[in-house]
Amino acid sequence: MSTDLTQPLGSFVRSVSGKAARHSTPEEFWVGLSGLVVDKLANAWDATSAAYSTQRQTAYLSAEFLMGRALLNNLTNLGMVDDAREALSAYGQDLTDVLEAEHDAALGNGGLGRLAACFLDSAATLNLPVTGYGILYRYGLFKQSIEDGFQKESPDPWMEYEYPFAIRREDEAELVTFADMQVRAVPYDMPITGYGTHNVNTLRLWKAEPMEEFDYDAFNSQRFTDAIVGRERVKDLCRVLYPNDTTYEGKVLRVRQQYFFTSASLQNMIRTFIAVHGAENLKDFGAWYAIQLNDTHPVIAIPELLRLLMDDYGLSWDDAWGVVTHTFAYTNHTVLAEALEKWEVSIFQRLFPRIWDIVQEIDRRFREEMGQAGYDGGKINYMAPVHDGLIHMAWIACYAAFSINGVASIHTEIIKRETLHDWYEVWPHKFNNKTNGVTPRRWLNSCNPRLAELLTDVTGSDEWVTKLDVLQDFAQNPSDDTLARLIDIKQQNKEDFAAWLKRHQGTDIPTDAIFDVHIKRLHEYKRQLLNILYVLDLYFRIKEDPSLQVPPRVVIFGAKAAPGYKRAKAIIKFINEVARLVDEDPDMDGKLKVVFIQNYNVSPAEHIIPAADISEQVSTAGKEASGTSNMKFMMNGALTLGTLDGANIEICDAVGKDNAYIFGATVEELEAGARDYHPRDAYETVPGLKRALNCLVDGTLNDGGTGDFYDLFASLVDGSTWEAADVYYVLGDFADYRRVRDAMAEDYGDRMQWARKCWVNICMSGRFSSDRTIEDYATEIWKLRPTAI
Ligand code: 26Q
Repeated sequence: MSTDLTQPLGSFVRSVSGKAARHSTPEEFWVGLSGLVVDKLANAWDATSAAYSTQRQTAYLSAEFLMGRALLNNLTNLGMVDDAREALSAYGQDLTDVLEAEHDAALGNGGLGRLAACFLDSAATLNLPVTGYGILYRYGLFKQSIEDGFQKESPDPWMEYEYPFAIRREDEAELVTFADMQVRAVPYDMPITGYGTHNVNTLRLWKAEPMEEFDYDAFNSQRFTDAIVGRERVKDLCRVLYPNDTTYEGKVLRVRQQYFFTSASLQNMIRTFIAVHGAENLKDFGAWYAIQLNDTHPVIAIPELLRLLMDDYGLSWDDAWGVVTHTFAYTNHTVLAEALEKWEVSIFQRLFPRIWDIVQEIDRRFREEMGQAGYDGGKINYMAPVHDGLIHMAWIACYAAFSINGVASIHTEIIKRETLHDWYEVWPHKFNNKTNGVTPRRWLNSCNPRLAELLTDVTGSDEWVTKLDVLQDFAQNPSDDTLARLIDIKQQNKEDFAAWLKRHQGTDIPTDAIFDVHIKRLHEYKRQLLNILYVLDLYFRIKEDPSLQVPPRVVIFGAKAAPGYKRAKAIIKFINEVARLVDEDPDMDGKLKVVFIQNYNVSPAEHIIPAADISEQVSTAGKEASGTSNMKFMMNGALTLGTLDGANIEICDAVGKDNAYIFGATVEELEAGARDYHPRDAYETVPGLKRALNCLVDGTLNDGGTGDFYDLFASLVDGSTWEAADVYYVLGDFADYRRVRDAMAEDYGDRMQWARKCWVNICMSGRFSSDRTIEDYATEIWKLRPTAI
């Protein structure tokens, strides 16, 4: 059923541009069409919110939501894609260009933020009453450009021009009080449409604004500038997303942000609760709300809910604590100790003294309870929420939450055994695993329309879009025709990607090559170094024998480094210098090419992943909690080259070991061999390693006089007085990595056999749909029922 959208689109666009639609730009069409989409979903959105308000529901609290683009997703969910394309063409506009005019909402760093976005998509699709709560950052994750091989950061003012998908809700503003300022929290709601349903869920992002429009007294006195400065200080609160995805930073502004959005969200929930159930029933809050804490970033919500219930609504400590322990669930996303948040006591004392009181009381009761249970003093002190002048957010979460989960099977086992071992011993029943997932709507159906069509043809319907599991019945014995089509689709996707890359950064890549892709945040544990050292080694092997017949390869990197993470930035420079070396050498023509994609983000990922043959998932075993790009690649028929880490293990388990390429030391092996690992021996003896590593220090590659390459070399080979050498076991795993990656390239030559492996990966990816993950959260943790409107 098609609807003619030409007239309404024209009027939305004219109201934006103030021009005849035929004179308006693609950007103006983007705003206009987005406005039209909001118009179309408004009634259903209203109805969904009303229906949820009387149900048990979940609040997903997260400092990050990495949403990416919204327009295509919403057009698809509303069944408006074809109508939109036609209406646009009536004005001489191309849908693709209009879609490309949208800025990514990059309100997140990486995996954790994108996971939150996939979860919202699945919750809406499953008609589950789940609302996301976060911060409306004015600047998302920094924009990255590469200049002379170095990363350069610039601001990303993603909604400065106009953003029709965030609706200001003036009437639902809340007040957040700090010791030194009061802030108005104004919610901006984003509609979350589901696929194949009318339900429209909500992502509520808070913006910080000054209390009064004008502090007239101050403005009219000598303190004019002070008044302006005060207003700006308030707005500073949600000005920028912290671009760190691992190391914890004890920045005061960061904890202010956390308190700001969690306090506003809780007040908002309580307000809705009272309107429906009455203030006298607040003791039952936990029967109506589950609050999922996305890592420790929103954990300050725990003392804040206690404060609100006791100070504003008169509950006793025991009743308020009863509510808290029935409401909060905590998800851990890391095994790296340096990422666990702990705040200096003095910060809490200064910013929110009442929260500090409450945290002390939590601490006192914890110590008392543990003492009564017979635990010894040393252990109690170590586990206590407050010790050594620090407030340990993860320990508060473990104490107060009724559920603690990891994000992949091995990760959950590691946190039980190590990171949170003591807490596991006290409360084993709280611990559970929820392996991550990704939404097949964005990561298959819309980013890879050709493959989507093939799946629909083979299975006879598009049921797979919401029930990805159905594909598993088709995994075995695909027809030759199916495999031939799969090969052809990958080829066309490569050509599309090559054209995209040319448009975006002017780089040419051959398309008759293996596309070997490594995209994720830059971190030592993710071992982009292992990959680039292999590339260097391959370069020398070809140099040694220019007649060497190797399968042509394009090695693709995309990664942002935290701006303060010096070594990560050095690795980016290293990759770019290798790319230059390879580029400038005619012997590499038709054999090897290295490209670094600038400003890697959600939208670039949607172009790269459908074109990939090989998915690099090479973290040091035990370090990557789950990984989620591994799942996106699998869904798009790329084969995993990975370690037994995070969700790689479950992917390998799902597809069978013949359909994944696994290498490297296991967690157990690393634990057993940690003491007598000597990277310098590996440097001396492992074939190819020395030659590749020497490039860092013998003048082959130029670090622009920064000394960064020398530091990289030293960190890998010899270490320093304050740091052991090669803590991420790059050199230790090199030989096995080289063996398996070489074999993989050989195997690629048998195209039908390779395609069969890809097909199994696609068909077995149902376990890694975020629909499965969210169903598990909903039934096992949140106890939610679907509510279709
Ligand atoms: C903390 C304190 C101060 C400043 C920043 C931070 C901070 C911000 C973001 C700490 C961590 C993050 C993000 C972590 C993250 O993305 N973790 C990833 O989560 C994914 C989803 O579960 C997993 O798949 C990845 O394995 C994990 O690395």
